[in-house]
Amino acid sequence: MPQDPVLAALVGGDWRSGEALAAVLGVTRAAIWKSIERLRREGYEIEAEAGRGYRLLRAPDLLLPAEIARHFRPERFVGKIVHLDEVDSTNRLGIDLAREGAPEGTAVVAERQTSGRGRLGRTWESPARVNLYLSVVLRPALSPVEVPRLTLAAAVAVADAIGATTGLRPGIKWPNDVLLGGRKACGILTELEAEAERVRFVVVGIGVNLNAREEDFPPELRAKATSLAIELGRPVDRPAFAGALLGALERVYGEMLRGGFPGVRARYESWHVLPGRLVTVDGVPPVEGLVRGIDDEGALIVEAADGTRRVLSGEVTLRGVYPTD
Ligand code: BT5
Repeated sequence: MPQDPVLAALVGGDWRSGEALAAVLGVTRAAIWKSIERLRREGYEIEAEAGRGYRLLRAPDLLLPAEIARHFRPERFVGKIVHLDEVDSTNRLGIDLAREGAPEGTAVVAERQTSGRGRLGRTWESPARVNLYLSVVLRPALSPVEVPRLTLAAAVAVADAIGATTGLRPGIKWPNDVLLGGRKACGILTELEAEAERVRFVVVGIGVNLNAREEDFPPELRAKATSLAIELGRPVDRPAFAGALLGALERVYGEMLRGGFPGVRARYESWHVLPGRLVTVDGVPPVEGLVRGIDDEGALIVEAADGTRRVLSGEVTLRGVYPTD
């Protein structure tokens, strides 16, 4: 997404005269004034003074594309970011955009979701203006059965972004949970449209609890959900995190297209908390045993009483102590 040129010129907080801005950007002073008005409507605080020009005082705490773009230089992705104050589900909108032909890397972010989707019809709690709800359109040359590996790759991107921006040490719980202090900080929902053996598109939906406080979660979630801010004891810069995550996703996705899942497996394993734990994986019948790890196709390897089992999907419950790291 090309950054707003007026905003780009004001970032840094120095005075810029309308005349100089107009000359550098090759537009009229009236056009500069219009841009300033639009930025103000978006919540930027911009001081104007006769003889000095304009000065940026404060950027809003919103996931505005221009703010995210300051932290993300796309290479493979198209870089287009659609921002909404409210939407039913960023995945629903991402799927609609993909059907209309949105190119790879088109991203949807929202401040709030009214029907945030989890897996299997579950809901994703999406309080306003505190977290990140992001969906990205991908068009990988994969067969439908390989798509769940993208969810694992996205979990790696989230863990990488959390590690890089905060220094916290997240854990991944196979397949799609990213945990902090043993509690869920992120969920990933990958949806796809395919014809026969060919994927038409994939929408990777990522919800990350960034600045939610405990009271932002419904009571029944408080013991099992957390946010980066709760863990850090201070709020995080949401657009900076969104930019870091898009960068990490683009990188991990590129690695996966080049080397397949084996290309990201080691990174997944470096964050994975299940190896060595006793688990139950739901299913008919459920699988119980000791987790060995994952394989080159992203399946969970469980040592059960009746032999080694490869689990391709399912809900994992830990038996005994919940991991705290
Ligand atoms: C997930 O489902 O973890 C996938 C969540 C994906 C959400 C993103 S947000 C952007 C995009 N647009 C969407 O509409 N969805 C995606 P699952 O593994 O089924 O986990 C859902 C369960 O997690 C719920 O039943 C709750 O127990 C718990 N949960 C719900 N909201 C949560 C939250 N904000 N933080 C932590 N846990 C939550």
